[in-house]
Amino acid sequence: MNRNITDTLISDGYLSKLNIFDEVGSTNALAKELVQSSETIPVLPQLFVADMQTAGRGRLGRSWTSPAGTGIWMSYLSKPDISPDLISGITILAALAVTKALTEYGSRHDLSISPMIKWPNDIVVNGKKICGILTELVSIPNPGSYDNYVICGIGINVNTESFPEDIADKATSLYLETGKMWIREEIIRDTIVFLSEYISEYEKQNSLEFIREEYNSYLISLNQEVRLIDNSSDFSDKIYTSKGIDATGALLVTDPDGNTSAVRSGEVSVRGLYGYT
Ligand code: BT5
Repeated sequence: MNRNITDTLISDGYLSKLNIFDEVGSTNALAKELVQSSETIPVLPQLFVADMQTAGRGRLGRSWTSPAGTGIWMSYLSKPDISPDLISGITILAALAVTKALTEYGSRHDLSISPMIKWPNDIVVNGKKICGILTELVSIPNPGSYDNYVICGIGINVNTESFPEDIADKATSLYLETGKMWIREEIIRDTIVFLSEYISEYEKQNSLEFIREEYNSYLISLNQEVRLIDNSSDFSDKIYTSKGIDATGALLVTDPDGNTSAVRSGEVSVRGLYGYT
């Protein structure tokens, strides 16, 4: 990786430390190990970036394909000044940060790309997944309380030319969508600038109201019919209409009788009625 671009994240004050590796198991796991093994609070925020992951993780024990040289596999470690129940909002902020970084890169380089957010943690282009986000909380007991660290893991398929069979029909890359190789360092920089600015504002406001409208403008299935998959009960087997997120990051849906419910991230996932998204 070319550090000229990414090092500006340090000189511009967005990061305290940038750790770049050729090969790791998982950048989220590395960040977690750092927090758990440090006797004092590490310098923050830190970014862990790997050229390749051998044990990239998705949610719920799923795996994340992270081949060498073609993607962005990174974890942003911070200790935001927010209560633990607001932490799922970091995924919402990261999804918007990636979407904006990709959209702006596209305009800057004259590439046509329209990334959309699939709530809560995917970015999708032309119906296929280009980015996944895994936000994890690590709570370390300290006298009388806890230090809550947040690890925001972001995987973006950048210059991938082909995918393994198991995900070939649902994954895509920036290269496959535009026919051009993208500069990973520029995407890393822009994403982290957006993300850190959003987190600072979130710490001040304790609400996602400041990005709500913009986020919803990128949301897949807004005002369209969706089905809520999985879990318990209350939500299954009905067709809902997606109304976008509220100021907590929950997805608002209305049922055919016009009743509105707020779906919290992690409880259910949303599928459009036709196809993957
Ligand atoms: C995610 O999980 O989408 C979160 C992915 C987070 C990856 C980053 S990379 C840096 C950091 N370090 C880590 O170890 N992880 C984070 P989920 O919503 O559970 O989606 C996982 C599913 O996406 C898998 O079961 C596959 O179906 C699919 N998948 C796996 N690899 C993919 C890829 N490269 N591109 C698109 N889809 C993929």
